[in-house]
Amino acid sequence: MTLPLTFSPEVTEARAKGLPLVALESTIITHGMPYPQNLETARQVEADIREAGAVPATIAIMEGRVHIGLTEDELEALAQAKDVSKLSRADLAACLANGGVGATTVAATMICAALAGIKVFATGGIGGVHKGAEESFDISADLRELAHTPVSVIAAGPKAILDLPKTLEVLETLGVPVFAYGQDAFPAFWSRDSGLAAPLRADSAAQIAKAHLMRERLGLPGGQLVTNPIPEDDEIPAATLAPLIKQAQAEADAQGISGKQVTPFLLQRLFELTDGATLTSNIALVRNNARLGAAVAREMQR
Ligand code: PSU
Ligand code: MN
Repeated sequence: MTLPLTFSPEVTEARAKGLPLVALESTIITHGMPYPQNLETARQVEADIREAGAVPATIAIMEGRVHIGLTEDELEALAQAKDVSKLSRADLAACLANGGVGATTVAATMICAALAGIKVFATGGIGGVHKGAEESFDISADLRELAHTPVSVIAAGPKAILDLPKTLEVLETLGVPVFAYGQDAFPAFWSRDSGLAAPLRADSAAQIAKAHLMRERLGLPGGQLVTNPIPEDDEIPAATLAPLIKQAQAEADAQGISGKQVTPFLLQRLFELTDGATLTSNIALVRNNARLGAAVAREMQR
């Protein structure tokens, strides 16, 4: 039984040469950012990874195949496509079986990266426990995936639209190592400090890679969450965002937004409410994570 994987020419060459690879997700392109910034960012993030000495592998589902690495044309088509499914663990296989087009979330990207033998994945922010989860039960499948699938995910923290203390609690329950990079505080996506302490701290890419490989040696399933604080110049203070997040969440509740639509709705509303400031920050933090991802991927190979 062969896996339905299609490697881009760049990734094929990287695999042949044994070069370090960094996986990238596609939901951030189709559901996380508006066009054309989504396309520009996707290209820029790939360039950042190359510049840092690794090879990017953007992952998406097309024509019933998992594409590991997208060509320039494929990236452009995806960035402009409408009605792309947002895929997680639950619906990945069905989309592949039906030959549909799908964007991979953190959870689905981890699954596909692991199938392709890629150990490092850089993104913006992971999903987590939503505010009001005690009523809605809305907890992202990203958390369970981190407990399951052996990929180190470099993110700027869970998106600040989430309930961060509950997100940390669930990650602890699931046995997921959560590192803050270069600081003690747990970062909160658009801001460097959530006011919570991170369970673990890493000060170098080598430390992150070694911890990942040690889990592998111990036979512990699952990956690691590495939270990399947004660069200072690009940060939006949590206090500035808090009332706007509250407003966006109230609108989502009033409009009955639920399930997969919640995260894209909140991100889009914050983009509008901040006159685009959240998008500028989002782009900066993804690029920052891509650079760290490349460094970790290089260390994994030492
Ligand atoms: N990071 C971003 N923007 C995004 C996402 C991550 O900067 O849009 C996406 C990821 O694909 C993540 C998803 O897996 O949001 C979480 O969705 P949900 O809360 O429905 O699980
Ligand atoms: Mn959800």
